[in-house]
Amino acid sequence: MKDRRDFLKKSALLALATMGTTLVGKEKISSIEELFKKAGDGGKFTLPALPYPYDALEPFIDKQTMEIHHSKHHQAYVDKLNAELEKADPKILQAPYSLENIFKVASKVSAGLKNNAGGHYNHSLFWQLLKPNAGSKTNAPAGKLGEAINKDFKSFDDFKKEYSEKALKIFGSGWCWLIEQNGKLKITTTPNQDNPLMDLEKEKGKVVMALDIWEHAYYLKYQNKRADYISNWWNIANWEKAAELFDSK
Ligand code: MN3
Repeated sequence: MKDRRDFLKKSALLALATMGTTLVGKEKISSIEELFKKAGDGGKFTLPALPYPYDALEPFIDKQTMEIHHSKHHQAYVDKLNAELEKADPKILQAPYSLENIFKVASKVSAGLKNNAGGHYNHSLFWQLLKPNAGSKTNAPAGKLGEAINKDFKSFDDFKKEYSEKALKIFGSGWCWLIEQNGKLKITTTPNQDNPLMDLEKEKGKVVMALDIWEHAYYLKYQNKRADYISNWWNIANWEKAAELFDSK
């Protein structure tokens, strides 16, 4: 009986997570690309709603971690980004602001502006690249993205091994990415809240998958065991969303 209830709950969460639209402030943002191109409400950026409840990723990421990560950490990036924009140098960055325009001059703006703009974008993307797992043991990319991974990494298992190793090796806080660079998929990492869209990155490209490797993303449940966080994350990586990003221009 309990199993049946769990199954129904998980199915409902999965349906909710795949509806595809995320509320950003009062506006409906249907894609991360749209968020990237648009300034927030009245020139201010706002915290996007999660596309699933805080406990939807259990048991892989716990409810408390998700709640603090989204409502405290991500909110702080948004608030500080708005505060930084008020003192931005108009010779370098002009309104109306967008994350896209900020990343184009990331090497020229203040560290605070760069870090908080990166924090806002990276987390907005990360929430969409996670999804509840209703008990499926196989969670793998399909379609063109699946084929490209097999071509560029030999197999999905080889890709997983390389991605996990690179994520594990990040020194301190940062992000592990799957990007498309000149028609080829590549695994890269960045420190802090940098990302492959910033002008200062050596490894630039279109983001397909992202994993937050800050301790705040896993410490409550996994403590210092980053490897366990990474191996559990494969269960909830949203390959449908990744395929959508890969197929986008
Ligand atoms: Mn984070």
